[in-house]
Amino acid sequence: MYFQKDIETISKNALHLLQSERLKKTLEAAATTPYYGKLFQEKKIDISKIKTVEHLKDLPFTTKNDLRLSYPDGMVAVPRSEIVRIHASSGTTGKSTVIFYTMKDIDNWATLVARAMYSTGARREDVFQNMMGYGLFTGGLGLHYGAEKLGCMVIPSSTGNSLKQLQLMQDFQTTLIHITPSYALHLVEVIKENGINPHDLSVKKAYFGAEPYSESTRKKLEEQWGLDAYNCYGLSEMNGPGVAMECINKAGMHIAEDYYIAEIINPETGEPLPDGEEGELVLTHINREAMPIIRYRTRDLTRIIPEPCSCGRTHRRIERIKGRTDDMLIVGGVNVFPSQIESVLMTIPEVGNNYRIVLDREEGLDRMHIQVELYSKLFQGDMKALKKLNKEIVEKLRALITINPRIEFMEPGSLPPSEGKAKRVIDNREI
Ligand code: DLL
Repeated sequence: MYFQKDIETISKNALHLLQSERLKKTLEAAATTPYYGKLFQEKKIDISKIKTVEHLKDLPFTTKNDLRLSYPDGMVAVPRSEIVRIHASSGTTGKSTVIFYTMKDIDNWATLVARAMYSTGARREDVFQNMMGYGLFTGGLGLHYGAEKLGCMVIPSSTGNSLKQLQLMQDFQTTLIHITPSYALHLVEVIKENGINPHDLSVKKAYFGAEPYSESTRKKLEEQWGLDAYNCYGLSEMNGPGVAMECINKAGMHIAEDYYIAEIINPETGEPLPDGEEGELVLTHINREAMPIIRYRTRDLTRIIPEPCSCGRTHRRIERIKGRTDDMLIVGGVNVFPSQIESVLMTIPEVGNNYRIVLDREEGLDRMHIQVELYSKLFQGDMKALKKLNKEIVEKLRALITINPRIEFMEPGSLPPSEGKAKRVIDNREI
């Protein structure tokens, strides 16, 4: 049984007290790190004055860029010998955002995942096939440890290799899967193509996360697979999956409020917004040893659902993520910023000034296609030179963003000129 009744049904006052206590400890730990130590000094922040959750708004935000600037370990609060694992945000290389964990952090994370899985009805009898990437990405190992803690039999099958995934599902009678919604759309087609009715499989539940998707995609996937799907949210900076997860009611995701303080802010002004109003989610991790992160701007748009949930858990819920306040794209589960693509294109002398990133979904799989204007001299060049150039661009992009885009060369002036803010991304994927 993984129901932590005392914590999960905690009263508002007791939670406030717990969060305030943990916030104080977190700030003390943060002050010992090079990044926050310097920041608090420069901004003349006296952390002894931050006594309760309400004072949090007096502290500055932390952004992904701050994490990059403090690479590799400017935000680490424990000696290196205490660190047992790192993860990193997907899709970026070099100065990406790296997250550190102590043994206790890993154990706490597993507990919060086990508890969230239990709230969806998962039990130790379940066979859990984890089709999220294992590695630096948090999706695989994050739920893996939680599922083991709950006592499930875990199949760490990771992503891809669809026929093998199907075979594992059949041979081991998988009951529960963890998968990105886009891969689930593809895999269900592969299953049907192999003459199998997905409803005849033993899979009864799924956790979908790591990328945005709509309620209608959930319904469609539930019907096609014949299962109940639960939304699972998280981000590497805050451990990974499990920050917020739907319970059996499938009506918004309970934030693990003993681990995180959630705020919703106006993304333009940074001002906190009341429960119920839509804005950007800001999270403070208040139960982590290795890497305290304060007021992290997730860039994810959502709102807090003020009404209590009939499951009895008192931790507040957030609605499905509506979008982002920045231009980060999630392509096949990999986070990509258009600026990363631009940085590659602009190092290639033959490439002109205009380009466009087009995203489509074919047979459930995300495809990226980049239209690139070339300088006129080269456009008349021979096919061999163009092919070589195409290969060079694809290889450079793959090295940086781990995605294999298709490149289409265009005549100079053929892409619509930008009027004001350039529209560089055409997203045709229906989510
Ligand atoms: O995607 C962690 C994760 C793994 C969550 C598996 C759920 C399941 P990152 O690679 O750091 O971490 O990407 C985090 O992905 O800020 C959101 O924009 C997006 N995202 C994650 N879960 C959801 C979701 C993992 N359920 C970024 N709905 C976040 C919408 C999501 N977007």
